[in-house]
Amino acid sequence: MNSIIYQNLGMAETHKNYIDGLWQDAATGATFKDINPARNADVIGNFPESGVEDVDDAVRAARHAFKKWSRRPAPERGDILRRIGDLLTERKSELAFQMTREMGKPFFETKGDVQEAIDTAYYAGTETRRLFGRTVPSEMPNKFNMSLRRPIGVCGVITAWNFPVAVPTWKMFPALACGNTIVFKPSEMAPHSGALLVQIMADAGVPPGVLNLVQGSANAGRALVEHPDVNLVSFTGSTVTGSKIGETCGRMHKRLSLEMGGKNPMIVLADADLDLVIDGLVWGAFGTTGQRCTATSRLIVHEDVHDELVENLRQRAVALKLGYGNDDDTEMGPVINQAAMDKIQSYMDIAKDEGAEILTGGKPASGEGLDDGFFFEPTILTGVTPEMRVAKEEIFGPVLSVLSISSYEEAVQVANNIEFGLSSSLYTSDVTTAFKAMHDIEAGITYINGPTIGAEAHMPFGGVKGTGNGHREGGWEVFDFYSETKTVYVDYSGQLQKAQIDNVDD
Ligand code: UN1
Repeated sequence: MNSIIYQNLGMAETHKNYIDGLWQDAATGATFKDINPARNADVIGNFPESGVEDVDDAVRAARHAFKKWSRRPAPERGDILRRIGDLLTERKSELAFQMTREMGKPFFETKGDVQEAIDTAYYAGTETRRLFGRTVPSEMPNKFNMSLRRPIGVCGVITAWNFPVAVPTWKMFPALACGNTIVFKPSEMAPHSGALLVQIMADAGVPPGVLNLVQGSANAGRALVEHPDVNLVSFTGSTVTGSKIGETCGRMHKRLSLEMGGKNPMIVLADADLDLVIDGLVWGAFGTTGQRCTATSRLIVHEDVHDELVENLRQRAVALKLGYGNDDDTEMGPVINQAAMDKIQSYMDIAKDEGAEILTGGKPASGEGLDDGFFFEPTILTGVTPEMRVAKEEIFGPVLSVLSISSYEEAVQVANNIEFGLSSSLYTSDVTTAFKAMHDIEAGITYINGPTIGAEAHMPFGGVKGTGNGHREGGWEVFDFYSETKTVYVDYSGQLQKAQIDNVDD
């Protein structure tokens, strides 16, 4: 990593949209500034503040490209996906460095983010040889029934900044594998990572128009969702925005996948291996500075082990090395921006008002290397009860709420007492309890003896309740989302056969 030298020359580069194979400015020429959350003086660049006109150009390009791209043999599309995987592998360190610079998580984490994209590329590439339909017996003689997959059309991809490469690829690679074309709007907090990913995809041979990049904020996102020629929307972000997108897509009959908030519980029972728990907790709660939708944000711990666990955790939390993620020894980076700092700080007041205790943290971190960035101390809230806001609302920062329980049944009840249902975890040495929990916990993902983070690219990913709308990313299920089922009947009997009539005697 140290071999990569970055110098801010004080002249912020101006970046462009990528439409129909050409890098171009927003129609209005407006831009927004992107800064390093750990070193605020480091300006990463200015990016186009796109509007309706830019989105319209991008959608037109994607619609035009769809004709050819959708007709290419799927394994040929797979070849390009595998080449993307190769290029991501080649440029892994370079890309991870820029991602860390832009969104803050440590370099070892952004390398993991890129690796998730690499895994997704090879997985999707291979799936292009396995986009199965079915053949099914007909109820009539000399008739052949089958289902096959068709691409859907133009996909609007809107993503968050915390996994600025992996999450867009969860959406774009299966979309491309199935023969769709894309207009991609990355988060305005991670436009550079988005642009670098698009460049890699273009370099790997994704043809002009098949993938288009439109930078910008809510306006650009709204224009994309509302565009009548966008057939499908895939969104990762806040529940408030997701609900609005859901209303529009419902009204306009668009296919929609939503990945939204989480308030993910880790249940620790009295028979758990506490050393294992501690490692999992530090990683689950403070990895990515708690800014994962899968982050462990509630510790639901048996009263018999509560005090020991919490004290051990406190010691580990205060020892975490905060800093710029591209410095070698950094364990936890900054939060993304001032608004995130303010939001987290406001939850400290809410916690105190509601009677919780701030065991450690609870304020911005200061000291050498921390004063020109958005650093917040790893925070543990104890004495939290299930009805408190800090037990129910997503804070999206390095804040863990600790709730004490006295039985498995109570733990499950507390774990389920939220509007979200993304990830969850249970630490126990009892296999019977573990298998019960797999069914009892209301979440799309349950880890046994592991923290709530760490999803693998080839496994379905998504949540229940307020977290999602029933779809899954990743794994084999995502290919169903990005393709339409066509049912085909071939009658070779040479005569008219009437289903449900000719073949049933009353
Ligand atoms: C997210 O936070 O939006 O399971 C995605 C994990 C990662 C993906 C997180 N592989 O934590």
